[in-house]
Amino acid sequence: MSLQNIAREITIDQTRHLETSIPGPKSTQRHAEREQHVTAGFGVTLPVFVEAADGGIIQDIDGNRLIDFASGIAVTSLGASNKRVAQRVAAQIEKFSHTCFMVTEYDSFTKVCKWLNEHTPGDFDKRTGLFSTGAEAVENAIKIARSATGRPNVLVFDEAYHGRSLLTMAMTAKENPYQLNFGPMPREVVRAASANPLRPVYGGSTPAEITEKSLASVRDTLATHGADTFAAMVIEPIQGEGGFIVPAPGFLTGLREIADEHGIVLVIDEIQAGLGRTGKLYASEWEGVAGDITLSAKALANGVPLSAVTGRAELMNAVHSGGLGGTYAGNPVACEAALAVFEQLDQSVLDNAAKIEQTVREVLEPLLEETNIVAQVRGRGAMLAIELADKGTLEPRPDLARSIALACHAQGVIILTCGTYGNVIRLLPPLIIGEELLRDGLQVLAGAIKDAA
Ligand code: PLZ
Repeated sequence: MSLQNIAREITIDQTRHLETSIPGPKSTQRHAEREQHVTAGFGVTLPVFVEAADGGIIQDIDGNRLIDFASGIAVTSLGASNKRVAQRVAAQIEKFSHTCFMVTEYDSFTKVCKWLNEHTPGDFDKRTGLFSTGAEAVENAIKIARSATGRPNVLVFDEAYHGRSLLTMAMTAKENPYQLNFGPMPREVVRAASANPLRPVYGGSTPAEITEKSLASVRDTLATHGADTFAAMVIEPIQGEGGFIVPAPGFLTGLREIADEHGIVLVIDEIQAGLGRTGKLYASEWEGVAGDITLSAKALANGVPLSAVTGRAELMNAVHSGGLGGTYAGNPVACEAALAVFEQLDQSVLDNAAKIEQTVREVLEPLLEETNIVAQVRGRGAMLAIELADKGTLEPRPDLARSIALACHAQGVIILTCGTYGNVIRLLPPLIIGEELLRDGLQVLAGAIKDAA
C-alpha cells in the first residue's frame, strides 16, 4: 500500500494558503531578475518561485501554498519530494554521480531496462535503451526504426506533440510556438488524420464511423507517399499537448493493423500518459494495443531526467554497436530514482488515479449542462481536460481558457492549458494527491468556469 506510506511521509501542509497576492512581491522581484539573465525564449505559466513542494502542494518563496494540478507537466506523480526517491538519489550521489554507461557500466541501468521490458505492453522479447529527455527517446526510436527497416519516412498525426528538438518539433503538429521561425523542417515527416471524437477532420457521426473514416485517410496518406517508404508511425495513446484527446475507440487497433500490413514500426509515445497517469501502467493498455516500440519519460524517474525506448528485441538490436548513446544517457542517479518509482508504483497508486477521475468528473461534468461554454470533459485517470467552446457552434474559446486559468492562479491553483486552439484546460495532479485538496482545487476551477460563463 504505497499510497498510504507516501502520504504519511509528506511534511508540507496539504492545504491551500494565500499569504500574498499571486505572484507575491518576492516572486515578482525574482522574476524581474530572471529577465536580466535568462533567454526570453522560455515562457512561464505562472511566475511564482518555488521554495518546496510535495504531495499536491507547491510552496512559494512568499509563503503561499498553491495546489499543484500540473505535476511539472505529468512528472512528479509520486510527489515532488518523494522520500524514497530522495534517499536512493542521495545514496547514489555519495557513491558516484556519473561514469557514462558507454565508458564503464553499473547495474541500475540494467535493472531499469529489465523492469521496462517486463512492464511495457507486448508479450514478446524486448530490449531497452535509456536516455535523458522525452524528445531524445522519440529521436532514438526513429533512428532504431530506420536502422531496422532501411526506410526514411515517419508518419505522425494531427494534434501530435513529440518534442522541441529539430526532428521532434517537425513531428509536433502545432506550429506556434514549436516550429515558428525554426525551419526548415525535415521532409520525411508526414502527417495524417487523428480520430478526434469532438472535431473529426474527416467526418463521421458515431465513434465507429470517425475511426473508420480516419483510418481510411491514414491509408490514403500512406499510399500517396508509398506505404513501403515508412519506417515508423508514432502516436500518443492520449494526445497530451494537443488537447488530451482520447482517440475514438478502435483507432489505435486500426493503426496496429495498418502497421503490420506494411511492415511499419508502431511507436507508442507514452511519455505523458504512461507510468500510471491514466490509472493503468501504460495508457495503450486501455485499447489492448502494444507498440513495437514504447516510449517512457517524465514520471519514469519522478523528476530526475530519464527517458526510455523499449521495443522488440530484433528492432532494438538492429542498430550497430555504438550507434546509440549519450553522455548522460541512463545516468546512475536517474536510474536510482526510477528504481524508487518502481518500488512505489503499485495498485494503490493506480487506484488513486481512477479515484481522481471519479472526483473530477463528479465536480466538472455538471458544467456541461449548467454552462454553455464547456464542450467536453475528457481523459482518463489523472489525465483529464475540459474543452471550452461555444455550445452549438463549437467555436473554440481560448480567451476563456486563459481567463479561467488566470482566475485559478490568483486563487492559488496551478492549472495548465493546452490544445491546438489553446482552449483546453488540463488537470495533471500528482497521482498521490489527497481527496480534500483535490476537491478544494476543483471548487476553485468550477467557480472560475461559472464566472466566465
Ligand atoms: N512526447 C507525448 O508530452 C513533453 C512539453 C513541454 P521532453 N511534453 C511537455 C514543453 O512545452 O516543452 C512530451 C510529451 C510527449 C514527447 C515529449 C517531449 O519530452 O522531455 O520535453 O523532451
